[in-house]
Amino acid sequence: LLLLGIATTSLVGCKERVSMDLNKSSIIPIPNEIKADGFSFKITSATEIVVSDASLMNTAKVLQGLLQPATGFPFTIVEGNSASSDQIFLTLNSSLTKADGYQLKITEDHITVEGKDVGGVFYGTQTLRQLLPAAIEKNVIQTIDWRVATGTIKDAPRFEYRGAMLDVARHFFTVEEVKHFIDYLAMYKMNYFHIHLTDDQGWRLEIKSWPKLTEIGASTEVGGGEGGFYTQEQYTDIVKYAAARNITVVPEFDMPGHTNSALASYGELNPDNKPKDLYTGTNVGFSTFTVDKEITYKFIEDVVKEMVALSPGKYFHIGGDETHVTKKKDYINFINRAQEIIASHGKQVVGWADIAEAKLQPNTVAQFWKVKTHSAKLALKQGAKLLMSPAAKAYMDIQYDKDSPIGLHWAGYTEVDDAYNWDPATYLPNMDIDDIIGIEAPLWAETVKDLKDIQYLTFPRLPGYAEIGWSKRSQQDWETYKVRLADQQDRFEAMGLNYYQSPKVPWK
Ligand code: TNX
Repeated sequence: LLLLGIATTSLVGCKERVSMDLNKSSIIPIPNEIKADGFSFKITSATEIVVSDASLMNTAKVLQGLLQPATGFPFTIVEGNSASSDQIFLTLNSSLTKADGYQLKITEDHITVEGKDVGGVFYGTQTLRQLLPAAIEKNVIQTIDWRVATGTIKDAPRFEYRGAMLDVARHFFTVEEVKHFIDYLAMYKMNYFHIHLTDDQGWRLEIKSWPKLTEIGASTEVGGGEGGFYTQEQYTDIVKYAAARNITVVPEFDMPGHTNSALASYGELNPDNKPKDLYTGTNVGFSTFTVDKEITYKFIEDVVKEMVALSPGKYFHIGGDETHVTKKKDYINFINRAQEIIASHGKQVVGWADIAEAKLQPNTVAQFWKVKTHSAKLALKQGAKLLMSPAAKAYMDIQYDKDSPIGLHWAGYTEVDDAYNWDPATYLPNMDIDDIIGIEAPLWAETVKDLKDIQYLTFPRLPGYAEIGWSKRSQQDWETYKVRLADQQDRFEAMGLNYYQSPKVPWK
């Protein structure tokens, strides 16, 4: 016994014991429960990633890709059923209660990430990422001590849907740029990426049965630049990249308005059979499909069929917003028919809440965005659920203040504290938490031209939307959040982000 005791002591003794306090970590979104036990685990060149199940291989690879550049360590991935020294063990535990929930246990010897499902394991690894020094975000080798405080974190999301949208129609963004945006969502545990693929200024997805959509409709963008589009192969690459990060892509084909790029590509979609001119301005609400021509529905059927074939997710977004030149009766008939087409392809419809004027299919989700609450009321009355994106709080293209160099201000200004200080569950009167599926922060791109612009409007508001969607309401508090947000600054710097240095945040 004495010998054993000595052996144990010397074993601990050969590893340097360093105190660290898990309670002092600044994680966003704030986890449900943190229990610190005062010491630390050191990641070294010998640290391996162990997976208990083949379904966790993608998560392991993403973690490896995250940890390799700054550490220079290999993080070899192996299969196994338990953790031994120096390992990061990824495993499933169906007894955890909520989808996407996880438990992260860090001891001086090893780390265990248990997830309810693959998503839960992924989120456990993202918490681990935030527990490491900010230098982990750099892409060249840093020679520092890679230590993580020991303890246990138990965590699960408040809402099923935590998302952000990127408008690739007003300005086109490359596959690489889109992947960066997806990375930002993943880092903060968002699980839906809504991509606004079509609008008046551009058509951004290859449709093989209607090739002029990209030959003509994709050829420009706001301001007259050259535009662009994703081939179906590139789009699939985006979908897979997102899926490896537990993110589902929600494709949007906006109709019957916001359709000038399609109307410019094919004359037969117009009442006079003549193609419209391409449009590179920023007005909204001037275009409409010809709702009483059968070719319109043949077109929609063909496009939806190809889009659905590329989209493993359950949702399909039909837009439906700002149809100022579609007669109300026509609009209602059109939306009813569009919903039938989507349902016939086995997808669940999402639309901007304007669609609640029509008769909503069971399961349809109405995305609330307008300052006025009329459409949301109509949707709830029909038993639909809401996705909350109130423009005055959740639109990332809205300027922070009057001096913001990019962004719009039709919905006012949204400083970082305004973006954080609201609850999607009580934002509208007479609403229940069960009436909503979650929160989405859209980034419209009339003024957004490149990745630097995306970063400026996204950071630092996006982490706040993520916390609103993930953390318990009782744990959301601007005064403590702003300190945690300031702590993310080192990460923003390490990632090379062009972020807005809001005066509301106590940056270092
Ligand atoms: C309104 S929000 C729109 C978009 C614009 C955005 C700019 C919505 C459903 N429609 O077409 O890009 O405002 O903030």
